[in-house]
Amino acid sequence: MVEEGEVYDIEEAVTKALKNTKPIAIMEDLITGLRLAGDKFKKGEYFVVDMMQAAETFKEGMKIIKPKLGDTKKEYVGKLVIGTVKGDIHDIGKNLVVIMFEGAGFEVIDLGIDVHKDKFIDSVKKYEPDIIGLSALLTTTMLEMEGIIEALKANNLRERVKIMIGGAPASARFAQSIGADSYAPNATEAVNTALKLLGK
Ligand code: B1M
Repeated sequence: MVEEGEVYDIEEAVTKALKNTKPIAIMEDLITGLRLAGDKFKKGEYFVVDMMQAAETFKEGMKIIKPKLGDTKKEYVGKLVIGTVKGDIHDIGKNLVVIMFEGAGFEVIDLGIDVHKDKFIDSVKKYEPDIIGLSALLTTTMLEMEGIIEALKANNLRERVKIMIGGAPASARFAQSIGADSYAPNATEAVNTALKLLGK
């Protein structure tokens, strides 16, 4: 349904599915739908408007699932500042990361999309997070991540925070090459990695 962008029918379909399927499994299905839409875009079978429709359908589906995922809330474990880097407006994956961190007991400050490096710098001073999370979905915008790390160093803030990166074009190798502390391929792994980074 996400792949086809059936935004008007998704609420009913998800509500029905919740009767006998775990929310996390439905979420995985919605993610698969988005990936399939992306594949079609890559092959030239979909236009941007089709991807937008798929993204909208995903978001509508997640609105119903999100409260069900929140049932597992735990004790406070740390503070995360997260954002999608400058030039990039993809936020679906980042929002999933936020949901999982909140569910694991993190306080999350979400800076949103298209976040300039100065905003990340200011957020370290203002919120004193344990971790900064950087998300990017484009091969072009992932290069912003290095600039953010350099800016943290220039402001003598690098040692104050751990840096985690993610998003489809990123990798562990890329994380290492730019001096990030870690990379996670998905939202669940991101939480596990964060806990390890904090020694928990
Ligand atoms: Co965009 N787009 N898009 N798009 N889009 C991709 C990324 C693309 C791969 C599609 C394709 O060609 N197959 C391609 C990038 C190519 C490249 O750079 N190599 C692309 C393109 C080209 C573009 C535009 C340039 C298209 C255009 O205008 N010509 C444009 C760019 C806009 C911009 O950012 N400046 C654009 C626009 C859009 C929409 C607005 C239509 C929409 C975004 C809506 C939104 O996010 N609000 C959109 C969408 C939906 C996609 C695809 C189809 C789906 C992305 C997604 O949400 N995936 C995508 C194709 C694809 O990824 N296969 C595509 C599902 C999501 C759950 O996965 O985001 O990977 P993901 O997040 C995962 C992990 O990566 C990880 O955990 C998440 C959950 O498990 N993760 C982290 C993410 N952040 C993390 C941070 C962490 C840790 C883990 O720590 C901090």
